[in-house]
Amino acid sequence: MIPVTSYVGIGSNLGTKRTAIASALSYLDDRRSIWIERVSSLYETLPQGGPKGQPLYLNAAAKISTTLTPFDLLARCKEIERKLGRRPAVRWGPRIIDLDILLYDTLIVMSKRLTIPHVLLHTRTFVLQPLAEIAGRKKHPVCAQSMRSLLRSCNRLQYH
Ligand code: PH2
Ligand code: MG
Ligand code: MG
Repeated sequence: MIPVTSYVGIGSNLGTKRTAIASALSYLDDRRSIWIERVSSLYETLPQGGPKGQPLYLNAAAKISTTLTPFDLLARCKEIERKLGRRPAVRWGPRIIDLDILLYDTLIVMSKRLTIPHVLLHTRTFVLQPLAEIAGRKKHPVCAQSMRSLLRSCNRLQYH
């Protein structure tokens, strides 16, 4: 398969967050089926949703090239989360590492297991901020607005 461009959102709010993000990136970059092309800055963000009193998050986004299908990429992300010690827990609760597929080429996927673009992408500043940094002009395949403009609307609407 010819490599396609995909964007992965990364978050951590437990343990040594910076190290977990660095390890996740190096696991992702296996150079057989996934190549990291670009990584955003790290953003310290307030937790959105989930139980009260969670630690702050570190969030980032990575641009990758991949020969994996969306479902194989999802499986790979889950495998890396597990390898770094993440175990199933409450929804939106604190986590060592979270890897979410944000975009996969211009593809739209709506299935039980996977939604691409990420279902909350356009409502979350902690996702849009790093994404706009590395893919500001990239258009959302469903609403056809750029990441930069989605971030502006998100800030205006104060979803966060
Ligand atoms: N992830 C969530 C829920 N809330 N808040 C921030 N700031 N950053 C996240 O990555 C995050 C969140 C579910 O994945
Ligand atoms: Mg997430
Ligand atoms: Mg996730």
